[in-house]
Amino acid sequence: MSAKSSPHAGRRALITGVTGQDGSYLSEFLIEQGYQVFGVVRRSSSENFERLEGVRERMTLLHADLLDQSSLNRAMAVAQPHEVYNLAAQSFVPTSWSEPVLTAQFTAIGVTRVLEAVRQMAPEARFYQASSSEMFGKVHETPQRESTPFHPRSPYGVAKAYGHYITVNYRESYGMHASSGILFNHESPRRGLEFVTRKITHGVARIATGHDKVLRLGNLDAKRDWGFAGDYVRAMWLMLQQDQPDDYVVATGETHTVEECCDVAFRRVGLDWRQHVQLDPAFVRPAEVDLLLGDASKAEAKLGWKPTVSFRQLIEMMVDADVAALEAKGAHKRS
Ligand code: NAP
Ligand code: F7E
Repeated sequence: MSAKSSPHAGRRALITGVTGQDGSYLSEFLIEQGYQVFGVVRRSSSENFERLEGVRERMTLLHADLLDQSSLNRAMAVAQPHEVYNLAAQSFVPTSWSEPVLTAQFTAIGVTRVLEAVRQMAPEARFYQASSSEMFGKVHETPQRESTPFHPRSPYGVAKAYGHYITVNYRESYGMHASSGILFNHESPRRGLEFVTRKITHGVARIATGHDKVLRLGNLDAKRDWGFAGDYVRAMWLMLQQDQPDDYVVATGETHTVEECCDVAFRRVGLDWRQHVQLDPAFVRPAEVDLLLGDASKAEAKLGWKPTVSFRQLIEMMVDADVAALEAKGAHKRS
């Protein structure tokens, strides 16, 4: 279907955090659906639009910062969106210990600023908040579902719990169509290099192409429910197509250790992870989230959402992309 003949043609969506992993997949998805997409970017001394390659020319970028209320109000007034996706955050858990106040400003209070901008400038807009399985932290039950109590283990998890509850509160206080997706870890070849899956797949590619010999990691026993980011942005959109706003867990229902991730990734290039991985206490966290495993049965029943990419397919896709990128770089250098 061409974007023009789509039932969503003429609808406007505003995305904060558009330069991030999820922002790039969501903009591609919404543009394909026929939406006019407005991406919020913050000022930076050099552009970082790599993930938007291919869609950059088909969307409108607006400058605003989650730390600055007036800039958000202006962006909302210009875009007049039907749907707002709040994906911007300081999203790296270890940084939340070294920069706890900044993390709270972006990841917690920033949500209130975006909600206020919506309430004041585009009150009919539907709102999506990027909540996180990190809110479950030291888990009270397994698998984790919408009703599982929160017990966050990092300043990031605490900030996300605030963002989650302020979203619920604006729904209840002002009748806003505000939904919260409690998303478990989701990855892709566009994942930031510091997150463990990408650190592993990029490290494997560097070792396989002779750039490195060793990969230093922290806790190999941590278990995560890892899915593919391309699947997860579809769930965000589905939440905003429902008559009623609500909260949904989005997960695969499978959990794997960091060690298993190493095993799959190194095997993909014919290597044994034991020969290359070294444990480094610098990557061990002050408080760990040992086990995450999500129950997405509500999302499946109400949204008709299901993941399409398995853990093995995901990690192999990421290794292949990292190897191909390094080989292309090498070929470019030689030519
Ligand atoms: P990401 O790649 O780290 O992207 C974060 C985005 O937020 C970037 O575009 C960043 O812009 C922007 N940002 C940060 N601070 C900002 C500020 N003060 N003002 C405006 N923009 C700001 O994150 P992601 O993996 O795509 O995740 C998207 C959202 O989902 C985040 O809120 C994250 O916490 C949440 N989440 C992620 C996962 C996951 O597994 N990926 C799971 C659950 C929830 P710059 O490019 O300028 O830095
Ligand atoms: O760590 C362990 C680490 O940094 C996963 C964010 O998107 O998902 C993400 O948060 C696990 C942890 O993601 C290294 O201790 C071992 O147990 O990839 P990660 P995260 O902390 O789970 C949630 C849902 C979000 O919302 C967040 O925004 O891997 N681990 N060794 C390591 N982790 C890293 N980063 N680096 C290591 O060397």
